[in-house]
Amino acid sequence: MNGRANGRPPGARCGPGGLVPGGAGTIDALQGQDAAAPLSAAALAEGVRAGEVRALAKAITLVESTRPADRSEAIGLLEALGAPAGALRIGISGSPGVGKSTFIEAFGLRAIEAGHRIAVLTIDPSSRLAGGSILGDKTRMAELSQRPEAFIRPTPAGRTLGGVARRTREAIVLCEGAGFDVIVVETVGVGQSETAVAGMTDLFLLLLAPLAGDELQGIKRGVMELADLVLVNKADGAQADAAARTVAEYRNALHLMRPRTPAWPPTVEACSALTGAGIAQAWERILECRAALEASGDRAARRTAQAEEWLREEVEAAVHERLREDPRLESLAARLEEEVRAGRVAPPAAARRLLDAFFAPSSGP
Ligand SMILES: Nc1nc2c(ncn2[C@@H]2O[C@H](COP(=O)(O)OP(=O)(O)OP(=O)(O)O)[C@@H](O)[C@H]2O)c(=O)[nH]1
Ligand SMILES: [Mg+2]
Repeated sequence: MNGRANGRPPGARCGPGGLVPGGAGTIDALQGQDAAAPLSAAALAEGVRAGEVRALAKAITLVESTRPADRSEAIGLLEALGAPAGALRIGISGSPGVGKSTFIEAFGLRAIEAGHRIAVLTIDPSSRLAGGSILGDKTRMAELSQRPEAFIRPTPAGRTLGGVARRTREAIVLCEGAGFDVIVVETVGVGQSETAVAGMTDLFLLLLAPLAGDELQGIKRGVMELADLVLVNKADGAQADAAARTVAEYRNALHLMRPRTPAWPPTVEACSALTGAGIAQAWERILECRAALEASGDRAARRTAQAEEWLREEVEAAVHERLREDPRLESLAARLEEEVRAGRVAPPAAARRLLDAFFAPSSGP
């Protein structure tokens, strides 16, 4: 179940021009990369396909770059890699400190034991730079990060959540191209990041902590409705009983909710990422869930819907980018904004004028 050998020739559409990964020298430095070494997109695609971690790291840095020239190279690279290999994509979310990193360490080692290669992409919406969290996660996933079958990479959060989702989707495709057949996308449970992550994975796992009292945690209903699997972590020591109670309560609560799909009513179980109890079972449950979603057609339907959404978001983001890049449009936008603020032009009329200028065939002075 290793998708490494895609057997596709290097993409003909990649430009031969030198390519310098943009922007994220800190990550390269942390991972011992030579950030300055230029590499053609075709060579990069070749390296990714061969499963070379350095090439993969550079490729992800390239897709994360905001430089317009890098964007063209990134698109060439993604095209060269072709259709994704069909890895199992798992979204994992949970409140800060619930044990996501510890869980992924235990879970990832279990997946490797079962013969898989696992890539972990972590999104931290609270930080714009990856520098802080990568060190934290490398120590928390100490054993996993040493394994050649594992690849761990933080996705620096962009200015907008859309930006995060956009680059993470591409990173997923790159990891699949490099032969990782289990991809975990981790996000801390704040804001809309869970929705974004559920929108780019095959199944969504929610990690909860044992309840102190008998009151359900402040998990938003919308987030519960996204979950295919719920795991109550830290079911060990003094918290074991509370974890068992929490499992029972969430089973009841989920019973009253509409499942994401009738093919797989969400499961609720306890585990301890620290002792390893319940981790093998969680892995089995994930495989069962995937099998059920495949048999029902839900997995294919989710991927189709995700591809459509991805296309829509790309077009919208690209339009915004071009508006910002074109000095003529930028100054027109600034003037129109002023008019709108002053109440002299209605927003829809201003938007129309800007778009008319955007789509005008010739760009005058
Ligand atoms: N008792 C117990 N402690 C755990 C368990 N899992 C994680 N912890 C502890 O909980 C703390 C937070 O764990 P992390 O894995 O860093 O949690 P996280 O959800 O990744 O945290 P953020 O990335 O900061 O949101 C650490 O001190 C862990 O050792 C568990 O199963 N049992
Ligand atoms: Mg963490």
